[in-house]
Amino acid sequence: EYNITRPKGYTVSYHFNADMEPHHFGLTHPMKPFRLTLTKSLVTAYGMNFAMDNYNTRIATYEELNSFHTSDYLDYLHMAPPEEMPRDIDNPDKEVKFNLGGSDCPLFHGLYDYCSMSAGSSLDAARKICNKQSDIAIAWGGGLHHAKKSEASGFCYINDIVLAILQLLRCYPRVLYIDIDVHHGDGVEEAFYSTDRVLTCSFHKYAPEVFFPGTGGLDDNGPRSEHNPGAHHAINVPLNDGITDEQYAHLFQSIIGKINEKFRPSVIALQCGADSLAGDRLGRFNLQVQGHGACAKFCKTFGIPMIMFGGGGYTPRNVARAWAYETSVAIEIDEKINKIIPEHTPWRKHFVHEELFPSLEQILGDPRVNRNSQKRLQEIIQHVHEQLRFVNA
Ligand code: ZL4
Ligand code: CA
Ligand code: ZN
Repeated sequence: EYNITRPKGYTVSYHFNADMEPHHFGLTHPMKPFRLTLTKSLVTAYGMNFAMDNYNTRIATYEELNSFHTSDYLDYLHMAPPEEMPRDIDNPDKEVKFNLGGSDCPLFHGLYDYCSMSAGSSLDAARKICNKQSDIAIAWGGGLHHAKKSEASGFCYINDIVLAILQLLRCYPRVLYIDIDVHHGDGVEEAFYSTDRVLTCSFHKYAPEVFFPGTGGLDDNGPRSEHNPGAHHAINVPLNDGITDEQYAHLFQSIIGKINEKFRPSVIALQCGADSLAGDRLGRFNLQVQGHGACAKFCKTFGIPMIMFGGGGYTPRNVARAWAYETSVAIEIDEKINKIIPEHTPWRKHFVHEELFPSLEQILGDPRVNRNSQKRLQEIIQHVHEQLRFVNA
């Protein structure tokens, strides 16, 4: 119908594991793994699968997870009884220590498998990029940027992004990590604090007392200890509620454009958290599918290999629209379907959990008041450009 063919001159790969879907954080928990299936079905409905190499991804091994996470954390993650089971009286404080259990990072049935699948997808994507078998690798099941080496945080248990970047560092000199999730990409930033081979840049809502995780201020650029090569290689773009497509595109292009000039990355890792869209259950921004997708589109113009990860995104039908649109950007058919995907309505036949969507009228939620002045945004750009004087490839 849309005559979808493979892009000329480069390869796009799509890494998916259907077994992630049945995992439940709990009925009312905002994180809904079935948004991945929703995305996949929309991608397939448009025939985009014919333009890509499609991989059913494997489960990451313990050793692979261990390349970033500590054994004591992994062992506990592996054996921790699900929430509804009696607690292990021998390990009363392990759950506190690892931040497991409770409302953000519940211990649900099959948790370890779920985490290994997410990490497996991202690692497969990284390997295809390393092998030069793919130029743009898509892993919507990954993007869990808050996880620390021995701690779960903000719905994230295993940091698949860190694992994937460690893999990329084996074959490429410099990795640029970009994070457009509405939350600060603290786990990835911290993991690469002490190296100048990874530059991290997160755009996020910033309000330390009230918005998670509270880090990522404009002056947070990595520890400036004396001989730390990683100093100045963490860039943060703190924003207020209601930022629009136009403002975001301007910020993104002037900051990422400058980083590309100075840092000269060999590969890009782009976290595409969809909670920065308007109408997100947890988010605060006003981005439309096109504005969110413009980030991937701009990164693509650099002509270097790229991994696109998922991340947050708590209004599932909008998550699917955004990630399907970004898939179309990767294979360069977005011009053809630009209007269609963001407003796609014949959803019901693809919905597995139809009963959860009583109303389909509203596509993106009511706009929020925009609290980002042009003046402040210009100051942020200025500050980041100054910071980048210390960065040289
Ligand atoms: C929920 O409704 O700000 C969890 C979490 C569970 C079900 C019923 C329990 C009700 C919103 C969030 C009690 C919920 C209390 N249920 C949650 C400081 C907090 C302590 C926990 O996109 N309460 C913690 C984490 C953030 C906090 C955001 C983003 C991940 C990512 C990448 C992680 N945590 C206050 C909140 C609900 C829930 C409703 C929730 N949790 C919203 N924001 C948080 O960056 C994937
Ligand atoms: Ca972010
Ligand atoms: Zn988020």
